[in-house]
Amino acid sequence: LLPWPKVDFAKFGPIERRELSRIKRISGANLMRNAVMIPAVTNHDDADVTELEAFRVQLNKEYEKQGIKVTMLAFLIKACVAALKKFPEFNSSLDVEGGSEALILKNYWHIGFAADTPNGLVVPVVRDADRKGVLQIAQETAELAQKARDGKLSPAEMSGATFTISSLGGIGGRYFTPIINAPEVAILGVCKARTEPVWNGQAFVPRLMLPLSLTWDHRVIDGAAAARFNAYLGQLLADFRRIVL
Ligand code: CAO
Repeated sequence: LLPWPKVDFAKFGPIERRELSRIKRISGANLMRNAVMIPAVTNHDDADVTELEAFRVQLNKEYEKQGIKVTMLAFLIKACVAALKKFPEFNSSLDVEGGSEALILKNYWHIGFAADTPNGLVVPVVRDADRKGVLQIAQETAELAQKARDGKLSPAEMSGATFTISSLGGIGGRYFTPIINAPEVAILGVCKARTEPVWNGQAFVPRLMLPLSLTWDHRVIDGAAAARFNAYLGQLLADFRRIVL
């Protein structure tokens, strides 16, 4: 590789030097390794969340007095757990000690979620998300996100994830390509849902569509499996009753 370009920027205009935060220095090194070492591919898809969003709004009215905010992220965590159970290789890691020739499949479902903080990106983890309901997950993610912003997450609260969700849905954008959080083998990026005309076979109807971007490690997962994972996730989000099947 060529050496990194050395430029005296001050020659071209006024500059300011700002040290990177501790979090940025640590996460930067991890992101660099993961971006360079993982043969990653991203599949983009859309899920029809029209009914789910209406249900979420209704739940929020019901639980307002108890101070619980039911979030899209909580539903996504629950739906991802169901998809991970159906496609277990997405909930695995490569056994590098053993020469990368075996997969370690995990029979627990700890879901990390990217949280934006003033000092940089951190990934708190909801443990045993398979054993928790959407309301509990919503409360836990809210508490963990607050702790993240206050810089009070313990190392234990940021470790052990088997799969990660990175949601930019509250901010905007259409699709992006998230970087896998090694040693996990897949990550789901979510952007802002918007109402679009969707053909129902007879007419275009307005539907709320949620953009999904699934990045996966091609050493472990094939494109067909990734497309099936996204399609299944889309089915669950379109009709959440399917989660009990
Ligand atoms: N589509 C449309 N609207 C959405 C949405 C989606 N997918 N997800 C959330 N929203 C809306 C919510 O309805 C809510 O609106 P109201 O305030 O009107 O109720 C608003 O956005 C905020 O949503 P929320 O309270 O549910 O929070 P969130 O799930 O968007 O965010 C968290 C929680 C922790 C994920 C967020 O604070 C965060 O840190 N996001 C950034 C993650 C990140 O940086 N990822 C990139 C990593 S790679 O660098």
